[in-house]
Amino acid sequence: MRVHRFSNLQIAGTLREMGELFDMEGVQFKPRAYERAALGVEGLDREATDIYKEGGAKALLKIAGVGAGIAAHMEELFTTGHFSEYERMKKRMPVDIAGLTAVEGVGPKMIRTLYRKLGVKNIRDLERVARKGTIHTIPGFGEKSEQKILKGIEFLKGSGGRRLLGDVLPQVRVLENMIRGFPETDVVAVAGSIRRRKETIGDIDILVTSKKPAKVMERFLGLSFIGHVYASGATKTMVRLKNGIDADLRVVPDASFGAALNYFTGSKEHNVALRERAIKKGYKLNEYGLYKGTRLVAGRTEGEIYTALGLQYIEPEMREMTGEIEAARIGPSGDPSRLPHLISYDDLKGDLQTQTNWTDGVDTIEAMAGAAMRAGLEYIVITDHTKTLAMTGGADEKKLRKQMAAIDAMNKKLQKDGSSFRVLKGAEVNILKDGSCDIDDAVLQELDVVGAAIHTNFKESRTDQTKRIIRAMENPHVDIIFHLTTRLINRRAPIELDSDAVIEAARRTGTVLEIDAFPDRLDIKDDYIKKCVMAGVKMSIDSDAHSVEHFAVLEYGIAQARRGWAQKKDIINAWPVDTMLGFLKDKRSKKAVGR
Ligand code: DGT
Ligand code: CA
Ligand code: CA
Ligand code: ZN
Repeated sequence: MRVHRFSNLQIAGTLREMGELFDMEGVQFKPRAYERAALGVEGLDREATDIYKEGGAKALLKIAGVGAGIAAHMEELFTTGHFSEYERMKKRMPVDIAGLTAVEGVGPKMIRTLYRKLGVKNIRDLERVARKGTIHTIPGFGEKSEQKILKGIEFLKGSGGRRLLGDVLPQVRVLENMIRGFPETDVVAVAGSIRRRKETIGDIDILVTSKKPAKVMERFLGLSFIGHVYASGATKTMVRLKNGIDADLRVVPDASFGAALNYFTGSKEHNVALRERAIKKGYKLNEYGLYKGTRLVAGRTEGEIYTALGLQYIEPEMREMTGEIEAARIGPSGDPSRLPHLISYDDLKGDLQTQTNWTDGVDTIEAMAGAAMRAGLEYIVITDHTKTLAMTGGADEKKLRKQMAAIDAMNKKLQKDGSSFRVLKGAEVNILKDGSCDIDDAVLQELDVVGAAIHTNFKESRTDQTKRIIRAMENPHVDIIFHLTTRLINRRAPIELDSDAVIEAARRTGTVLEIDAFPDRLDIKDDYIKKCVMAGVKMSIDSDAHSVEHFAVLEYGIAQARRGWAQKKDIINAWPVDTMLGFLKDKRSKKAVGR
């Protein structure tokens, strides 16, 4: 039987788009089902095409999130090369969904209306009709929403087309695995801003060692998701992937692998400083190695290069020229370096911000607990929204008490089943314009962990916003400020704050600042984190999960913390749960006395 080959990236991309198309048409449940299947395919460690070849449609059912209906569509794709329902839907709605939803405030249903009424297919069309002022003539749209769309487009333009790490990294891992699977490749490494885990990514840089470079390039060019080839030579190929991201693949010699990895990891500024240091020590450093005259001194590994330069190994997340080289210097008498021992990717024991179907999350408390366990966590805090966020179905005092009872019951059940996993009671209370919280102290007091966050009134002055946050921090029951600056990457600017005053107030009140790990938030940023570390302000790393899949985003929060030089001691949910709870309790009583 002839099977049409599709990469997991392509399949997942199509499934995700199907979900968005259904969402646009207002169909229930299917959007989630397709999104889940897309995540399942992305998470595979082998090609879905091969799974189908070996085991047919039945084997596809084993993929997480893939049920009979979606398996049948995939089978059609493999046997005929077509996905007829997708093609039909796409014909009805030939719009660039990903491009349009990238604009803040533009969602699937709005896209449908804009296409049907004004023929808007892409951002260019959208900008044109918004500038002409035709959008506000459609029922349901006002001049205000038209202005908001224009602002969203402007903001997006300012991003220079950079993609979120959280969108790129899963795809890069698929790509990396495929290249690793070529018989001729020896070592594969992803370099550039992805290895440094920057918030946003310009392009993908991949390095390979191989005895047959030409063959590697040939196989790479044969991958089904390559859209356009800019240039291809014996050791370097530059392409644009079908999803619009550029990727560079380089084949480097074994003896230079470490030097090449170091060079192409960057940052450029870090490289320049390393090179200057090499020169001062009588060496020459480039992407082929560290040389004394023409003699290669180091180059096979990054470690030997740093060692030869009298430096401790510097983690990629710190290579931004913010003092890392100075801190890594090993003194003449062998003094140890002052580099921090960064928090590691497996250090988190719990998650302090998760939403459930009690408000705007999609999964039950039980399902979220199960997923957290599978993600290797020992506890989670349920932090549903509160009453003034009406659009989320935010909880009032009564509903919160009801949820606390449900959590008590769940913990009993867990205990009976012999599990040590714990579900803690919390809330994401809304900080009102004046800095007060929208839930009574009496109820807050009963919660294990209280997060407070701004979700409205983004435009207040710097003075007012700073006062507002500080007032919220002074509430003895507020343990953590969630996503402090409320920025959305490529979509919404942060609120104006006096960061020094906020950090000083956090220190004084013992309030924790969150590092929200959600890929478009990553709030607070690395420089803020570094300031907190220096001031001794504790932080948490939370997923802000709204569904069971979202625990995966914790990784981006940890990356953010590492780029801010945070250690385990700085992150309260890297501590044992009782230490963490004890810390919050202590802080609450100290704050209450100080008031
Ligand atoms: P991106 O792609 O904009 O997110 O950021 P990077 O850091 O991945 O930058 P990219 O892809 O232009 O180059 C990859 C690395 O190669 C970069 O981090 C450092 C190195 N590199 C590129 N151009 C230069 C250069 O002109 N001088 C030096 N020293 N290094 C460079
Ligand atoms: Ca890059
Ligand atoms: Ca590049
Ligand atoms: Zn929030």
